[in-house]
Amino acid sequence: MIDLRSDTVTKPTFEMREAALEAEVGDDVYEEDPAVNELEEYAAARLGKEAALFVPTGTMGNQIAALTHCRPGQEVILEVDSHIFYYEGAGISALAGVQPRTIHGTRGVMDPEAVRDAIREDDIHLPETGLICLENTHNRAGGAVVPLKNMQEIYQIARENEIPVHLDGARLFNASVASGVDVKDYAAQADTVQFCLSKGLGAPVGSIITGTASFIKKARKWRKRLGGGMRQAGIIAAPGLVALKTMVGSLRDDHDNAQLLDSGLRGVEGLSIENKVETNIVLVNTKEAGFTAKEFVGKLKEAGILAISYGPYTVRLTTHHDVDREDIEEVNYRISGIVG
Ligand code: TLP
Repeated sequence: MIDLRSDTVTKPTFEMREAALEAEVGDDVYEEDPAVNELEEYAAARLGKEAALFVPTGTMGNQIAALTHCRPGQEVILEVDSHIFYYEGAGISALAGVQPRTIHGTRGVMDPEAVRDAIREDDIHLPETGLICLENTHNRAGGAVVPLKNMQEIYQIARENEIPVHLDGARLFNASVASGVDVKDYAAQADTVQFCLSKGLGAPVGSIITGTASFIKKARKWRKRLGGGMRQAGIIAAPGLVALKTMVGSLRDDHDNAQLLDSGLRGVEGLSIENKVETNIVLVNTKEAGFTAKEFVGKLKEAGILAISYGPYTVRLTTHHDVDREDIEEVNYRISGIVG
């Protein structure tokens, strides 16, 4: 099976497994796990923030950010196809007690003026705007890179209105590798950033939240309340540190492989590519080929390829460290067989 369902499916490298074996550990609830502390310090410095917190998943990282920034009854501005709105089980409403205010972006990019217009006035009838969320790269927009300038403009508006900004940077390193913009420059356009170690960077588990030291102190308490205070977590933090230190460069290969998929599949009659492929995600439209997305995913499975359905006629293929150029050539070949 060639598994292109997600970049979450990567298995830890040998070096990561070795790091887990050799990790010096302690009880992280007492902040005494040397491997976790090292990862948090390194991650904060890498993003140019004061402090960081290691959390089990990107979802928990985003939820902790909403819980820490907001009070119940507030409103959160975010893009209609953002992961936080679309894929987190309405967590921000169920847990943080906030109401989402969605904005339709273009390829995941929100118009700064639409954000400005969505910020609530001071009026007894209205909720307060408690947070603005950004996502880079934007998953459902096909791994689209949100331009730094757009983030700067939104952050400026947020500051004028004293509203914090949280960046869901699950794939921020993909954005950085594709655009050449340093992750620190992206991170400077948000008060807090969540990024995943367990996607393209290949770690088995884990995400990081970064922000000011006082924010991370409060976030640490939310993590504990949610049951995310882990004990000898160095066992999973150590592979995360290896991922962060050694795997960023290989994202370039994932992007090149996505380009190869893009050009291969464009040659298959009946299929079209919905997104401008900038990073590691390819969205294939199956309508003209006479398949629904679910049917096509079934056909792919029969041909030994795993993918996921992303809409009635949209199938997502994601490249990652555990597939190479030959695998992608094989995928292009097998797909031409399905449709042709
Ligand atoms: N995304 C997963 C699925 O949930 C769709 C994937 O396979 O792409 N933010 C963004 C932008 C994400 O894409 C994801 C995961 C998360 C947050 C959540 O991360 P985890 O899976 O660690 O909770």
